[in-house]
Amino acid sequence: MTVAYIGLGSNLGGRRKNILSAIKMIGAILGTRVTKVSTIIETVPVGGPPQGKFLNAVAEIQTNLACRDLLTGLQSIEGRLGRVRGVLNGPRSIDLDILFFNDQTIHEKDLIVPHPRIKERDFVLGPLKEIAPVVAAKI
Ligand code: PH2
Ligand code: MG
Ligand code: MG
Repeated sequence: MTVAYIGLGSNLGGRRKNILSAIKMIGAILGTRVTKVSTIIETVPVGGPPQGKFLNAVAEIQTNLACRDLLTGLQSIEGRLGRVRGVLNGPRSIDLDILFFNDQTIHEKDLIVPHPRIKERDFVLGPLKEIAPVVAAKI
């Protein structure tokens, strides 16, 4: 069993609904349980083109999936919530990022864990500190 942390972000459509639906859908992935959810905060966009404010949150989950299978599950949830891949760091209905997967380090083209940009992103660090201060201190 793995404890993992997922970063959630939305700045398109019903932002709060998108985040809450994603959390429900993550809990419905076979072999995965949501154990903690941070406060949902509004944040100014970092990088990318001019775009609307985000809602961000972090969830703690327990899963029996391999990290790659979790990524596939999260990408399928993103698709079901209307995510369309466009401009880099551009507006999105939902973004689901694996921040930590136990203490594993993974360096693959499309899967880098721990997430490489946590340190410079207060919209991730803040909610992570709230639910897992010990994990956030590892950054
Ligand atoms: N996600 C990004 C880029 N910039 N800014 C905020 N405030 N929140 C995000 O979730 C976010 C961002 C790329 O994933
Ligand atoms: Mg992201
Ligand atoms: Mg992403």
